[in-house]
Amino acid sequence: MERYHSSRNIVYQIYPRSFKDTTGNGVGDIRGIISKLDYLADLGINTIWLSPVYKSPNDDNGYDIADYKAIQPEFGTMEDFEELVAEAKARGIGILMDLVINHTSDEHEWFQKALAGDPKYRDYYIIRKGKNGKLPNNWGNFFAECPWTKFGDSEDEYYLHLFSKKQPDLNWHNPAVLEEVKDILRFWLEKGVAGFRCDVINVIYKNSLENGRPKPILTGSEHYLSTEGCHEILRTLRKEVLEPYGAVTVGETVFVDVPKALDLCAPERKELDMVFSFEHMEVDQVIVKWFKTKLVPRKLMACLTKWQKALPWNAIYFENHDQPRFISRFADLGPYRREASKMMAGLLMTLRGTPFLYEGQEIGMENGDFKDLSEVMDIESHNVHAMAKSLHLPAGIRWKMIQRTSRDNARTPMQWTAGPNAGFTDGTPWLKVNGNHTEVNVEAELADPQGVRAFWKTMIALRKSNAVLAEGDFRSVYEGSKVYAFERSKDGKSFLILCNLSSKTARIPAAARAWKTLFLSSCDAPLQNELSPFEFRLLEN
Ligand code: TEU
Repeated sequence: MERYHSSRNIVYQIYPRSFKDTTGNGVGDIRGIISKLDYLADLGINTIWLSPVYKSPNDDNGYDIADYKAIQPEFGTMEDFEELVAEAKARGIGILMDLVINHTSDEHEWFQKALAGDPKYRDYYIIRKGKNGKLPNNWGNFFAECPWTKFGDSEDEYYLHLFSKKQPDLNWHNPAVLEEVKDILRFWLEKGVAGFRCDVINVIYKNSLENGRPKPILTGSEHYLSTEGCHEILRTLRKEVLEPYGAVTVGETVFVDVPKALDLCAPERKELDMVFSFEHMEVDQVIVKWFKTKLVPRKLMACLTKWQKALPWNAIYFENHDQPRFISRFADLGPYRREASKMMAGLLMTLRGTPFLYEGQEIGMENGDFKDLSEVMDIESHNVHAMAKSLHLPAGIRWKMIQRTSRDNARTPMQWTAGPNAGFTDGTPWLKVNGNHTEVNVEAELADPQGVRAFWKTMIALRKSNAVLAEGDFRSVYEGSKVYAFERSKDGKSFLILCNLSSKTARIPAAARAWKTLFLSSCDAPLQNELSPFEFRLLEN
């Protein structure tokens, strides 16, 4: 139990489709992950979060589950999965599964039985009559679709789906759904998984299906965000199923502010261990994520500080499979890809909380280099593009939205080598490999002791072995237009962390002078009074 809740945990997220293909079908697979376990162990991580590997028709790349107890055939077999768990364990690595229980696939047996008229399974979903020829309510949808789709051949019945129409929402008012999910959790816990990353977990329980207050996005969300029903379900799952196995949970919790996050993961509430909050991902957005402005470092610092201060412990991350690559968000990145990647490694490993890094982040992968919409596969990108078109947004703006924000930016195949398809596959990759793989790849990084990955490795080792960085208190020291300085302290020992979040040289703030000794810098030749572009520096007192 202690191990997985440990403050020394470092989590590495794998998007299996894009990690490593061993069969030549252009899609990553479980054997590919097994083949890279030594690489991951060497990096120093001790937990893997696997994006969904369950059987799925792939409308949303596995976040539409057709069978919670079966492995997606294109990823391999259950035996492969069991081998992965065992091989990972042998290297001291635990596996977190992705638990997607807001919705199933429409191809799940439950939904198929519901369609066939079985009343038991009909009540697993949210099916309602339209109102006077109109939809059951005015709610919005996360994927820019209509959240209601006609149920089978029915004339006037619809099912609710907050995501794609192939992802019908489960009815969490039905106790049978809870029992099914308990059984699914136990199935995977018995296989030795360490815990779960819980997909959009704070929206699962809908209080009512009343009309919502009209809003620019997600009208209706007041009826399902962080409801008491959801809190109760989380407490039940933890007490009855997760706790006996010592399993860890991290909730993906959309639209959480600090109080909502605390309600979900404050230790005394016994719900989740940590949450992924989104506010720091939104500092460069205007109303919705599709419209972005320049990233203002000071806003990012203020947001990080706010969350660091407010939560006793939390998940910390800058990248995942839904977000553009973080370094690509720096408007002034210029030639500083390596420097910025190292600085982000330093920042992630010195903030308080459990660090989550995403595949490719450790080698400084950038956003996909897509040229037009035909190269983008993600359902959300296509839906949003279509919606923007229906609103008569000019083609140039539409493409900019997708290019900058599409989730496929982070889903491009992992870049292992400078060779064909970056060594990801011998076949045709399911998503275009970034052309920069000739320069940005694991092979090159492994040969470079001053490289991005080497710096990640150093920072991961330090974070795991150092009690001040792992457990110390956080205090913001300085938030400037370029430089972020904060202190981590424990038992009279203290570190000052300095991050230059810009491509300009920056003066070291006066407040930093109390820390006299240079412990480490991401820069070969650190200057006396200044930080180099995107430099990360650690000082001791
Ligand atoms: O994401 C939920 C979510 O709200 C967003 O981050 C999502 O990526 C989308 O951009 C909303 O605009 C989770 C998963 O991480 C995502 O991959 C799934 O598509 C989604 O749930 C549905 O299961």
